[in-house]
Amino acid sequence: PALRGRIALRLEGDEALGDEGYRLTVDEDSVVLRASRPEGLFRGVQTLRQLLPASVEEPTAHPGPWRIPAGRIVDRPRFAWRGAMLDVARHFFTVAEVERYIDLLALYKINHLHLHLADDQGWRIMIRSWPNLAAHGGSTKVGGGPGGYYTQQDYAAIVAYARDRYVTVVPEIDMPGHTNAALASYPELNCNGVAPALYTGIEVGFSSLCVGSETTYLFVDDVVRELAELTPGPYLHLGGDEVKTLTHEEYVGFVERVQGIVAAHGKRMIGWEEVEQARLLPTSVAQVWRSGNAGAAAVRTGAKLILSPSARIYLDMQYDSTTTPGLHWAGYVEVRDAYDWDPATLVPGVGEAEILGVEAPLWTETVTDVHAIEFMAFPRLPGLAEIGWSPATARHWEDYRLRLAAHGRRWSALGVNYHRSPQVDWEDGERR
Ligand code: TNX
Repeated sequence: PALRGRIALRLEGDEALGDEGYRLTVDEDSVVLRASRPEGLFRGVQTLRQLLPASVEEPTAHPGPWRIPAGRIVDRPRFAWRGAMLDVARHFFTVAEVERYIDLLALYKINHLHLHLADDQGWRIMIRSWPNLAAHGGSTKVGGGPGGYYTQQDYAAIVAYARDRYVTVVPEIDMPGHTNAALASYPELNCNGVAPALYTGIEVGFSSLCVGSETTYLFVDDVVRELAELTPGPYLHLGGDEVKTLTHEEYVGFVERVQGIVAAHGKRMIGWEEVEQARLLPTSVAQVWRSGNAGAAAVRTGAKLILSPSARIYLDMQYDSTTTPGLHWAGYVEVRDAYDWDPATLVPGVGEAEILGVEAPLWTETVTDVHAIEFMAFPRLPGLAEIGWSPATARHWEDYRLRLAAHGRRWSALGVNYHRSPQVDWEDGERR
């Protein structure tokens, strides 16, 4: 009776809910949300938001009454890692733009934001011991023109904003390849001692740090130390993808040494799937991006996987041949392709227990502004969020496309630019 007419959020120990689970009870005159941890209450509030009419998301105040359906929900996630990656290297996005993306991630209970902070075309975070990385390496972008970088204060603001929404920021400095911006900033990182010009094209695989030089490892140690200090979470992503100029031995030696540097700074290494050629620690994580057997070798060393299969969930792929922007080297990825797959059957011989979770990367060679970010992420990203949260037995495309249809209104209310996929009968138009 004390709860009549109230919305109550209660922290109550309940082992069955884990860190992120919650119980929501809505009856005629009260709403009660219970969780073991504040994080669980936060996830439950996102469900409550989705039960309210779409107009609750509009920036202007509306009079009530606000009605939500009565019922009881007990909910917790299938996977601990539900991530989104944003490439701020090919094109740079401001702190405010990244924060807006974090808000949209949080609405769908995504709990990791992986920032791809350095690539051939740009270095986007100030490293105080190597300031020219940002000052020179961050000065341009794909297609040329001004780039940008985050000061450490800017970056700390992003991390704090995300943490307030129970989103962990995972920084990535890609190496030894994808490093032209660094090589252009410091001649001593190059085997021939000569800094190349800045690069504004979109080829991959041509650059590498000088893996035989001790200067390289002093550089990596400084970068990892400064990144670790800025990172509350346990993971640092060191890239490792698409290296075409090193021998197998050179590549493996580099990855193993970098893995040790990350561990020496108290963090765990994540790398793209190629790192499984090295001897991984059981605390390391490989991020699978192609199909086939990628990830199986990593699992044999005890490492866990993050699944980002490009043909399913690369948000930089075009929806079909008529939509822009985007690439299509992994195929066209329509809403159904992005939703209708199960992580536990992706890698032969790799089951649910070896999978940390799923992540949707958004590479930005062709994605130049926030409208384009939103168009590529919506509606595919909410599908990834559901794959990461809900059991496979609770997911069916025919049911999902009806539930998704109602979100068009919500995105319009939020001002989100989304792809009106022909696979969904959007309910957008009238309000409430
Ligand atoms: C491959 S996926 C890359 C990126 C590109 C992307 C474009 C991966 C680990 N590397 O460097 O941006 O394709 O789709």
